[in-house]
Amino acid sequence: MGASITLNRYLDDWAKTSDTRPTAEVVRAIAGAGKVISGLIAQGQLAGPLGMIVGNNSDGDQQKELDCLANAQLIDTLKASPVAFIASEELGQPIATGKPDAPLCVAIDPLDGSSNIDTNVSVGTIFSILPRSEEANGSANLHFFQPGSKQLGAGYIIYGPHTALVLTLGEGTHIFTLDPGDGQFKLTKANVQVPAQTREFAINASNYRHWDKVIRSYIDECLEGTEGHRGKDFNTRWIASMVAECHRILMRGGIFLYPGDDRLGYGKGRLRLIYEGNPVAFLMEQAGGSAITGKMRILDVVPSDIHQRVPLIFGSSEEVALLQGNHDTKRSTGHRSPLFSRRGLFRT
Ligand code: AFP
Repeated sequence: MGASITLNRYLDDWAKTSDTRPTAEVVRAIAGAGKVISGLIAQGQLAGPLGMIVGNNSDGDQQKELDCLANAQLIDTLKASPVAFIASEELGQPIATGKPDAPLCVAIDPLDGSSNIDTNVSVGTIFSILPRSEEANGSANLHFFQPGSKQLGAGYIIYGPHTALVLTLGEGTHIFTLDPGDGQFKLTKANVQVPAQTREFAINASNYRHWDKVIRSYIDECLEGTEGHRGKDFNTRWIASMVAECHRILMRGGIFLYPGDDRLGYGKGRLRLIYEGNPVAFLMEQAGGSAITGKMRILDVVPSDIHQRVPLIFGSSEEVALLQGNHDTKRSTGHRSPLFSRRGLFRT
């Protein structure tokens, strides 16, 4: 492949004005932290028990050793950046960096998919860059209670067979691959475009009996394949690492669903709006895809809690639009696909 431009060169070319340079600086800082985290993950068990449970975060989710190491690495580097407040999945409340007048606020999921660490499955760091909110009046939380449409930048670093940083600054979604040879992130795919149609869906089917009728009917019709209403066969994937699902969808299309369900605590699904749903939605829309709650566009949701969950459906625009339409009309077929209708497999 011809010489790819580096992330640093891309950011130099993009940040031509004083109001864009802070965002570029934050992206550089996160990329630097990502290289350190990538190096740790690449060592596997040689780096120690990275998947060991060391506690619980404020929301009761189990914290692994690597969750904490990644969080510390990112917090340190962001404190040295033009950032006033940092929100993290691993911290109960946002923290002040000691620079109250800095122009940016950053929300992070330091390590999404951490339950997969010991199984050598791709995991990732997710980030969302917001302008400070002039209405916040010093309240850290209020800076983060802006809709995702206000984001200045967003992305993730996926730690997989190779490490890649996927970034949007509002001018398309681009992929930068980490070159182990010189430690530089290099542009390997500019202006990613998600195919508008797909035959591949990602959902945790073990929750079937907990979904609402619209979701169940949508999945039933996918499973009925050519014999059913859709008239085409579907494939399914579920990696249980959203960053990995997102990357697959950016590369070849698909639809990801983590809807709300009737389990205790899962009424709004599992994924968090501010540091998971919003950055992924920004990336998807910049790549021609879509992201909805089922009822509305993710980027229009106004947060009211740092760790609030959101039903999350994203991917190929025509497939997401079809599901949005089903929600709008509360379309449900009322019948069960053969796979789910047999007693004992899933409650009918
Ligand atoms: P962990 O970070 O606890 O592994 O959770 C990962 C995740 O938030 C997201 O990346 C997956 O898509 C989703 O959870 C998987 O959830 P289920 O385990 O309920 O399928």
